[in-house]
Amino acid sequence: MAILDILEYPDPRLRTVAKPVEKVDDEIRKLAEDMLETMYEAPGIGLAASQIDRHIRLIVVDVSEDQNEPHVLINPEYDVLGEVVEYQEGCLSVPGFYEKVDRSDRIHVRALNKDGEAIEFEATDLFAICIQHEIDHLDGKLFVDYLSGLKRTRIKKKLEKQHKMAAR
Ligand code: QAP
Ligand code: CO
Repeated sequence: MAILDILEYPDPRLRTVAKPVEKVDDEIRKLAEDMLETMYEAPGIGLAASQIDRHIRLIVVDVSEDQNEPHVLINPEYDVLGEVVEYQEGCLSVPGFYEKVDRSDRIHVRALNKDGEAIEFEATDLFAICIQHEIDHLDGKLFVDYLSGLKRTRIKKKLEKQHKMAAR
């Protein structure tokens, strides 16, 4: 197991569109385990492979209270079922910033699990919101893209400044 480095906004690598996973093998399972460990250590509720500079369609999510319900979703897709709700989101790639974003509160998900089996299920509430947020990462999209240009610029400037300070 290993803790992986997380890319931070505005790193241009976060804009890469991820490619489908062709084969669910031990390498993918090991990567998923390392992503879960990285997410739990943060702590966070979701992480996409894009955030650790691996541009393949793999996400991990655990929105349970005790952080003991890991979900590994490979090549995930969803259809919107519910109504739009506003939720205050954060992101491990945008540390320290939380803003309201509109998402569907109910989705139908199709994916492969860590054994390469096709699964489908309905997700609601925070689970649904988190899956949508993580799939956005696979498409090179971040929650800050839904904010006003002013808010996004303010966040970008503050993080760039922090990155400069950390590199000194
Ligand atoms: C995505 O985000 C998400 O700023 C997952 O300093 C979040 O796990 C989807 C985190 C909320 C829906 C709602 C953020 C940890 C974790 C921070 C996360 C931070 C430390 C974010
Ligand atoms: Co995120």
